[in-house]
Amino acid sequence: MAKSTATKTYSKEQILHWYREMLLMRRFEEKAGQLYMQRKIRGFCHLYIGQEAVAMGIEAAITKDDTVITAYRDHGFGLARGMSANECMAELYGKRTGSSKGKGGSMHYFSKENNFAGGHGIVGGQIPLGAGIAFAEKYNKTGNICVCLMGDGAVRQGAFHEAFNMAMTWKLPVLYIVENNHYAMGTSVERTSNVTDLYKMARGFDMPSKPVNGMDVITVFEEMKKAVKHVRSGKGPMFIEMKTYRYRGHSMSDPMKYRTRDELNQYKDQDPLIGLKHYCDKHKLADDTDFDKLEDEIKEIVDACVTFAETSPDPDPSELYEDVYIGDYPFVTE
Ligand SMILES: Cc1ncc(C[n+]2csc(CCOP(=O)(O)OP(=O)(O)O)c2C)c(N)n1
Ligand SMILES: [Mg+2]
Repeated sequence: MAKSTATKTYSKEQILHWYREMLLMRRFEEKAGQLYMQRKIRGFCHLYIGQEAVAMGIEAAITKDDTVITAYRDHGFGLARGMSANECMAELYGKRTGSSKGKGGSMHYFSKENNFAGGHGIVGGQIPLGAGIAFAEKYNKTGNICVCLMGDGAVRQGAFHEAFNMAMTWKLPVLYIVENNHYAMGTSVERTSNVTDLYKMARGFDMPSKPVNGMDVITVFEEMKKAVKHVRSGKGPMFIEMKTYRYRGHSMSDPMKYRTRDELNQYKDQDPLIGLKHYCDKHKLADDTDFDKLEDEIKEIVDACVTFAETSPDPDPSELYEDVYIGDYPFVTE
């Protein structure tokens, strides 16, 4: 069971909201996984199942005007930011009604209206982009910050070091977060470097950093509140290591020979959804009736988004050369 380090008791409304959002991510992706096996969804598909508390806790600690940018494991963040299940499922199907008009697929969710800057397939490619977005926020004096996520594989990229150096030198309002789910494809963190406590990697830049239990949404929320306050105050970036775990394989075809069932079960015992149920039990906030109601509600949303995706039109071939290059940088305000 996830141990919460919560400093206060949260309301029923708050806890059930977090539970609902994480349940949507979970059930949406379970369905996406099934549809992929049925070959209704093609291409890449990286599931976020197990890591939901990270997206939810961060979303709860920032504002809608802040920008989030992440890697290709982006379904959880897309939904957390406020993208609809319909546009997300349609994107997986490659339909015109998808968030990227069916031309991005699983790895390339984007939503300008929800300040979600993707969805990036090049490992570590979003790290300098995060610095760039933060630079624009600072330059335009918006008071907004950029939350830039990466996987544990991305911290080994040169772009990580260059962007961290620049972000710290210019005191950019960027909150860097590594989702340490222990593996980059089938390669464990231990096999790629002597530095396995990833938060320590910020020390070479004098960037403040710390590890956080990413399996517990309340802990993520409380730690993010503090980190967001620091970054928004103009003191420069921070680096947080979220200790988390993905239950499924790296992508859809992964025999998972690099880990044991015991290891997987150890993390499933800390499941963020079960953790919140225990929290509700302990504080007598909600019971099975409340959770069953949410299950029904989410099932309806997920069923409806599949119907929406299946009945949506394919992109027209004439759209092939549209949206290839955006000359107008969307995050710069005049
Ligand atoms: C520059 C680059 N090199 C290699 C790849 C192939 N690749 C795709 S995912 C991945 C692993 C990344 O793992 P991590 O950063 O830990 O993210 P996670 O999948 O765990 O979310 C690799 C090596 C890529 N997409 N881009
Ligand atoms: Mg990883």
